[in-house]
Amino acid sequence: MPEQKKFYLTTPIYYVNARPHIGHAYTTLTADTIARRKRLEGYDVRFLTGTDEHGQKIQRSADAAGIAPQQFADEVSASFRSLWERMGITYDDYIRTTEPRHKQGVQKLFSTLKEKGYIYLDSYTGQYCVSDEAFVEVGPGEPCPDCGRITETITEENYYFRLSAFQEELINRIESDDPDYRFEIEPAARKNEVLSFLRGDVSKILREEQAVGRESGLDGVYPASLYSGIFKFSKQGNPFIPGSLKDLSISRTSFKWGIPVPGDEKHVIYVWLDALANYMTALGYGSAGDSLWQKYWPADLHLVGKEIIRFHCVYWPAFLLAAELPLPKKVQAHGWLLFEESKMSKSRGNIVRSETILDAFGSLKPELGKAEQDLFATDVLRYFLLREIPFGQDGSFSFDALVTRYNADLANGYGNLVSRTLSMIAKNFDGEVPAPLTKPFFAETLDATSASVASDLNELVFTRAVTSIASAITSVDRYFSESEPWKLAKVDTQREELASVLYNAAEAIRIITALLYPFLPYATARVWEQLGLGDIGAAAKSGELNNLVWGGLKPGTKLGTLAPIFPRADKELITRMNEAEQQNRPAAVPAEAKAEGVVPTTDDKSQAIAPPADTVVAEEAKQHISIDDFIKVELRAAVVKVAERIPKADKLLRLEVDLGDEQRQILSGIAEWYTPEELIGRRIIIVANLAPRKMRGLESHGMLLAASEGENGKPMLATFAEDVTPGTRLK
Ligand code: ME8
Repeated sequence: MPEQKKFYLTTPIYYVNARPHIGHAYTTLTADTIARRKRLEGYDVRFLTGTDEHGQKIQRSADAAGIAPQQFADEVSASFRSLWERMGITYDDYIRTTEPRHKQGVQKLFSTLKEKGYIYLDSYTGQYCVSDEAFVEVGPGEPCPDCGRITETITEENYYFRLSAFQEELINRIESDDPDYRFEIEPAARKNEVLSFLRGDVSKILREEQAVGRESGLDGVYPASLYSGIFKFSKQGNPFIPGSLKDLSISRTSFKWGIPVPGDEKHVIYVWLDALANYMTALGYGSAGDSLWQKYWPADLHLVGKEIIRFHCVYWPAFLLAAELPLPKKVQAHGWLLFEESKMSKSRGNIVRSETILDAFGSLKPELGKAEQDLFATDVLRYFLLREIPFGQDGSFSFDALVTRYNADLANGYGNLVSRTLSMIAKNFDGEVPAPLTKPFFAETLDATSASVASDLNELVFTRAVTSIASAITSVDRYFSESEPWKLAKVDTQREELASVLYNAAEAIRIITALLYPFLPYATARVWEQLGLGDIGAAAKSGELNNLVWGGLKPGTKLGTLAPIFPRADKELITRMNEAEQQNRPAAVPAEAKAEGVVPTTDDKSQAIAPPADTVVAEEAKQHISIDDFIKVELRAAVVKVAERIPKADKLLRLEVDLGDEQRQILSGIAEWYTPEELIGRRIIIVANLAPRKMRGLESHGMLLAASEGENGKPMLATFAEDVTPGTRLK
């Protein structure tokens, strides 16, 4: 027997500082679809997911929730895992970075990198973005260029990784076409992003040189020799600036929640080195039994969201090269799910939870138990995400679009075709698949569909795969309608023709169902049973769902019990889902929160540093608060007496406000929208009993209230229509 080809596939391991939302489900469902498809193509698939549990962000979230980080991580990790169970995700392993097997492996990787001379100790002062868990190159007090949150100045003696040593090799591998050497990044836009990062700002130098060239009359003549000394050239002949890739700090001493550096335990290992290693430690790298590691490494596909591409395409392959280990074959980035026009993320408060969709669509099938309802609804969500959003691009999510797509493609399309075909076989042929006389025109078309779906799925072009299946459904449906089998059924002499129409439709359904299986595993299993073909899981294993050839459905096959698969959803479901999510939304975000970096102001890279109200544990309680809770917040009317800009802080204004019996200093992140002059004399509302905070060396004693519409909208100050006395309490 030829050796079975293996396919090792991973999702990112998700941070445990927030509960899962459909952004996480998007990656996991996509990976599950790929895993199912690869299995039915005969691959020995290993599918890994899990949770990322160390680092300052998690420690802070746990502190804010008032529980130990391990307990915090246990709870949230369990919530991810149980959601994947509800959704029927077919992962083979679930790695948690707090597990001993992982810690051992990470320490082994660290020691290996050190032994090989790629790690050294040095001291460094820089700006650290806690949310991205990364040092960033900005000045003190400036926001993170990636996510816009305020960075922290950190001076530490750190271990460094000689990332700079891998610049040229990484460029060569990413640019290469040689399947044995290349490190593949998809889509092209992300590959280019990584390459420009690795090459340094080549175009800037070219522009400068061109300007010099123009002045000196050399315009347009730039031989490579002109740039020697500035540029080097990759194997493919592309210029890069040597030295522009800097070494990477890979340990921290200012907090404890991480894996200790072997032999120097006051340091913990950088959370991204820790996290990325999960792809190896889950296979037993660094543990006694490493047969899985021997069998499955290197990974065939790391599936990630586009915001973590640099970690996966620069740091990760560099660590592996340094450790002299094979690189993953491919990193595939997908786009973001947007909701209300910005990236869905917990910190923005614009998330949609998978549970809302499971509950709503599950309710369309009251005859099922909860577990099956969940699986049915998961099919709907998965189908929608992969059909609607071109893979690799950002895509908007809305309940409206979800219901519309469900009704059009599943209830009226696939489901309706199945039900009208099978019920006519039941009625006219005693529930047995009749024998055909003729082969329909679409038999060949379906062969072509099977081939194109196979190649689309191989290239991860899900939308095209699903669209071509949907158009096959439309053709078969049209054939059915135009053949008018209900009329043929009334005439005895046309029984053979009737048999042909029904056979042809049923056989087409078999092929279509096999193609849809990775997208709709629950529903296609029901159709398969109704066709009288038994267990679709067994068919997937035996290869029956692959290499589909017309005629596979045997005449005489006894149909299973018929029942509607996709009941129509009405608009009320949209309202229900919207309401369920509204109840989960946090209140409006105060302008200070933005300025202080609690809430992202530009493209969000990950979850925010969780303040108390942004923690998972607080989340449940947050839905309803008691009057006693409200009373704790001291809201007061105040009048702005002084307002001025703060040097070198573009976003902050310093205000002095009159509270009747005292004058207070408050710092507020509204400088982009308000000039100091227009604020003086304004009556505003402040939270008067907020613990003082230092920003830019100044203390802020309170917070003003404002409402911003949409992402980056102007924070409109809460104010009074009447002349309220300064200091008056709001209740
Ligand atoms: O980044 N749209 O974890 P994380 C699409 N622990 N996908 C989304 C999404 C959205 N709105 N929101 C989240 C981390 N995702 C690290 C990873 S890997 C070694 C360490 C998905 O919890 C997407 O896959 O912030 C994204 O990359 C991932 O969740 C980020 O999850």
